[in-house]
Order: sequence, then structure tokens, then C-alpha cells
Amino acid sequence: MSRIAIRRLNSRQSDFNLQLDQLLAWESVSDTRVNAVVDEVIAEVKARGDEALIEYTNRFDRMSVDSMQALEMGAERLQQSLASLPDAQRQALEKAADRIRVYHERQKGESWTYTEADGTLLGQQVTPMDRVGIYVPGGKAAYPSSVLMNALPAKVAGVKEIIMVVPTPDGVVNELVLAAAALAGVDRVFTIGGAQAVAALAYGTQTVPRVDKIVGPGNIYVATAKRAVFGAVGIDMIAGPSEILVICDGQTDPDWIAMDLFSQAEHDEDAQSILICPDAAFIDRVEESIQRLLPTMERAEIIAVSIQNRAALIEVADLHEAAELSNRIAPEHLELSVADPQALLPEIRHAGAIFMGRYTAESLGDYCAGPNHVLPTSGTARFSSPLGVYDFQKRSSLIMFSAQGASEMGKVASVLARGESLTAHARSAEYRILD
Ligand code: HSO
Ligand code: ZN
Repeated sequence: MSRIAIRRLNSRQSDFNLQLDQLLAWESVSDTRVNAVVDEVIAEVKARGDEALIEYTNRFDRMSVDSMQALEMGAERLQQSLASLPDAQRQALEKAADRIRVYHERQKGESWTYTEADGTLLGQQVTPMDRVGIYVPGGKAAYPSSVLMNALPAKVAGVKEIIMVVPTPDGVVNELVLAAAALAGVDRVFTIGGAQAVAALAYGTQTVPRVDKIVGPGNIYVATAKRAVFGAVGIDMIAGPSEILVICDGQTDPDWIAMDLFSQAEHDEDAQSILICPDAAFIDRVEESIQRLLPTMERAEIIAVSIQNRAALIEVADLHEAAELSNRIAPEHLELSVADPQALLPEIRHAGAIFMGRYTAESLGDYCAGPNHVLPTSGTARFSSPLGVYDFQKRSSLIMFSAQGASEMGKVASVLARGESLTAHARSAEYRILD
């Protein structure tokens, strides 16, 4: 493999801002042909239920089934997958699941109330959603770790029923995905995918129950379908390609940094890997590591495209400038590969997950550290957070007036309601005013 071209930037360059904008420009393709197909699939599943679901599954996943029973996997089948795993894999999956569960337990929002002097009670009641759907992609992006990351927070939140959909193109089943589903406590699995699966979850069919929220990544058809059904059901964020940004002080083994950059680059050609460092000589060494290690990678082709198109090695004046630049980028994953990460942390404001210190490889977070690996991408860490228990809980306001409280607030409401010319509101409040 010949040397690849890697973008090298320096914050002192006069056109740096322009170059940075170009680096970060990435828009999810929105294709009118895809929209048309998705709209039709959704309309058909909504109108004809199971029948349409079976037809589309046979067509798009090259299957030949004639009933929904053939597209559902029972609890026994899931347990079989778990039981048939080699010990090492089963233990690793169990260890990861335990750590994810323990971490997410801390996120549980609790109900609260307070009582005012006149006996009026106010508060907020937190309740789980009844039923959620988890989309798991088939083929190259079918990750058992993502099954755990999506299902366990829902489980911890107390969601009563978790439905998973996973396409099995040509009937090929991913045993690890099923085993992860069994471990995470998924209740029902349908081997369906694409826009048809999203529609089935959003509207329900004779067999697939309608859910309250759909989470999980998918291809452009799935993402488009999720956008289209939003409102009828909740959805999680639409994930863009993976990103990693490493801030390094120049003292970490350059091979470690190169491999950390590869770890997200290998996800897909659009993934983005960025190094920010104040030491030019160190950046040279990382570049050498990249060139030397790349041919040894199983996914060298994907990594090469991702690095050539979207990676950058950026020289800055110091670590403060590195932090400032990182905040502008708001990466999904941020590694602080520096001597004193705690000292740099207060300067970091926008990042999906922050991996602190030289030992903390981002990939540990992808599998088993405990925090969620479903994170905001494409700069959305400026305003959103990792997937968590709170995404499967909702809040209801609680209001209980005492007679005296209703009388006092009745006067206030009456004035405000009359100001809005809403007489029923005013009189309803006024009935409760004591004289
Ligand atoms: N890094 C991905 C998640 C993942 N990595 C799954 C490995 N498997 C999310 O950004
Ligand atoms: Zn990953």
C-alpha cells in the first residue's frame, strides 16, 4: 500500500478558519428517490400491516416467508444463541452488560414534590415509557455492543416491553446480536428491517405491537423513515458518522494515537479522526505511525478513505488553544491524551464523551467502560447528550391545591384569564375563591 495523503493544518495559517470549515462540512445526504420509496413503504405498512411487511421483507431481504411467525424469534431461540456462545465471548458480553447497567443506574431520574405553607403540593412524577423499539442494522454494522447500549438504559428506566427489530438479509442471522438481546432482557425480536420495520413499530401491525419510541442506528432508509414517523412516536437522534478528536501533549506513544484515530476511521469511509497537538515533531511521528500501521489493518481500505477525506492533524500553540478548538468542533469522542487531564477538563465544554489520560482508549468506551456509546455526532454535542435512562423516562407535573391555596391562586388566575378574554377559565378559578 502506498502512502496516503493526510491533511495537515496549523492554527497560525491565515486561512485556518476556512480550512476548518471545509474539514467539518458534512451533510447527511437527503435523496428525493429515497424519500419517495420510504413514503410508499410507510403508507403500505400502515394500510396493510403484516401483509405488506412480509412482502417487503421478502423483496428487500431476499427471503421467502409467508407468515409473521417465520419473522419472530421467541425467547427460547434467544437463549439458545446465548448458550451457544464460546465462554470468552459470553463472559465478555456479561461483564460489559453488568458495567453498563451499574453506570446507568445512576442516571435514574426520581420523582419529587414539595408542600407550600397553605398545604398546596407541587411536584414532578417520573415514569418509564411502556414500550420501546430498538432498531439493529443487519450486515456490516450489526454491533452486539449497540444492542446492550440501546436496550439496557431502557431496561434500567423500567420500560415494560422492549421490541427489537433486526433484518436478516438472505436469512443470515447474527448469533452475537441475538445473545446480546437475551442478556439485555429484550422481550420480542422480529427479523425485519428497513423503513418497513420502522413503520411497523410506529403504527403497529396485526403482529408487531406499536411502540412509544424507536431508538437505534440504521442506513439512510431507516434514518429517513425515523424522521417521517417522528411525532407519531418518539425517536432518538439521527446518528451521523463516528468521530474521534484526540488532544495530545506530544508525550504519548505515537502508535497508540494512530490506532486510536483508526478505531473510529474503521467504522466507515465518512468517519472523522482529528489530532490536535502543540508539538510539530510529534505530529510528524504520528503521521509516520499512520503510514506504517495502515497496511497492517484488516479494514485498511475503509480507514484509508476515511483518513484521506476527513482526517486532519492540527498544530496549535498550546493545550488551551487545543481545548478551544475542540469546543468549536464539539466531537462525539474526545481523548485528552495529556499528563494532567483533570487540569484540562474545565476547559472542555462540548463533547459527547471525554476520555481522560493516556490509558483511556476510546474503544474501551465503545464496549465496556460503562457509559453509553450512543453519542451526539456532527457538532450536536453543543446541545445534546449521550443516550441514557432519561431518554426512556418522561415527567408529569403534579399539582394539588388546598382549599386556601385554590382561593389565593384563583384570584391570580382570574385576573390573568380575564386579560386573555377566556371567561370559562376565569369563572372556573373564581368558583373556588373563598369569601
Ligand atoms: N464507536 C461507535 C460504537 C461502536 N464501536 C460499536 C464499536 N462498536 C459509536 O460512535
Ligand atoms: Zn467504535
